[in-house]
Amino acid sequence: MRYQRSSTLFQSAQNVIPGGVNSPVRAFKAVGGTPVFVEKAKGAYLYDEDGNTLIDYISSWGPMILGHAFEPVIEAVKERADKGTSYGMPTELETQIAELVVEMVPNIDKIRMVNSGTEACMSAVRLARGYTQREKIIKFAGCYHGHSDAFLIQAGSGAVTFGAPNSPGVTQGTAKDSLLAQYNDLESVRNHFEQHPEQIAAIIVEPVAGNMGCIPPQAGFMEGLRKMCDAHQTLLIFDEVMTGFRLAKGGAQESLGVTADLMTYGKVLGGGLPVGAFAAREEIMNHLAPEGPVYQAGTLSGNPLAMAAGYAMLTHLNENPQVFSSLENKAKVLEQGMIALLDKKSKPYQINRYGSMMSLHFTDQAVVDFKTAALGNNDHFKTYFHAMLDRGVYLPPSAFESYFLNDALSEKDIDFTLNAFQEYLESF
Ligand code: KE4
Repeated sequence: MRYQRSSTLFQSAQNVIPGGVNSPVRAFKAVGGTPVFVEKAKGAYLYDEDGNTLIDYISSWGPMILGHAFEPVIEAVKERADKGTSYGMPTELETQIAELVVEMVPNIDKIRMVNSGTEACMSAVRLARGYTQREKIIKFAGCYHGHSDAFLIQAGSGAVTFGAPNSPGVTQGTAKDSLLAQYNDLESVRNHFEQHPEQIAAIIVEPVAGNMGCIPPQAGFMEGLRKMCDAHQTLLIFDEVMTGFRLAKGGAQESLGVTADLMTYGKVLGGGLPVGAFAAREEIMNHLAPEGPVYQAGTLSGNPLAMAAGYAMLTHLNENPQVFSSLENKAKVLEQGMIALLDKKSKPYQINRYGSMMSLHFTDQAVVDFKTAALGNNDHFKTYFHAMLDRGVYLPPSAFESYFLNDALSEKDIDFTLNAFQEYLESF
């Protein structure tokens, strides 16, 4: 059996880890079957515990933009580890990576490192509330900003995958300050400003949504949010945990040409080690402890191993911006190839793509928000997922996730993927 050892390992894991996984989306609940346990990974390939080689299209949900075990990152971590793994004291390396981010993202004066995207988004919202002295935030149905209480209101990603977009444990007191709007729908945002004048501290948004599948912003959507924030002295928070340092050196801000007030990062920033961050112009960031009154802290924030990995990855991206056009080209070949094959079948489908983020939805309606993303045929998705997995292609195990291409993917890998896709379609 292709997954005998994964199956055995999964049994053991479930005895001591809730659901056998340390993050729900890994459990294959949305697609059925046994989660694949990985032994190691290199470049575009995952090597599972049963000796299967899989072409990886999740890239650790984003971080592995240059492929797995990218040599400069591995070397940097190995070298740094010999100097110790954590001090709880400042290091020059933290300043170096902060200076590099400031160089790569024009509207950042200062950045605070944390340990996950959740922590980055949670802290950014607290800072926005402290800075504006307002309490309410606007988020979008289907967007996911991590598992902090304020965000688990119609959240995307694993929350919606498991039918718990509003998680138990989130109090009414918290929920009342999180106002829900619809992605790509400026009117739904305008209504909140009318009903809550001068009460909205921030809008937090995924500038390219990746937690309902991939949903690019329609023309004028981000620009409209920018205008509304300016008109109401509300801060615009771009959650760039997925898009940061993936869509361009300057992330979605550069790619879309829209400037936010506060940005959150993670994933690529840490080179695969646990890192999140939030950043803004000095006037906002100086409200943060120990400079200002808004408290935020972390034992392992700026951890030297994580900083070494992130610094090596960002340095490579900064010095080799052709990576971004290479990823665009590879994703375009995959998208066009899939469309050509799908158009020969009578099945309804949508393919959404923005740069190296993309997703396939089995529906005849354009997927532009949470409602339309939820119309996808999940039975078809499950069959598609396993058909590709059985042919050696690892896709996100949920229709509410995005693919993340990595630049280690070769033309041969993409041809292999398209052949597997063709075989799947012929099996209908
Ligand atoms: P983390 O706390 O998982 O590092 O980051 C939370 C987060 C914040 N913002 C955005 C836009 C995100 O996509 C995420 C996390 N992404 C998911 C993938 N959809 C992580 C995968 C998982 O939950 O295991």
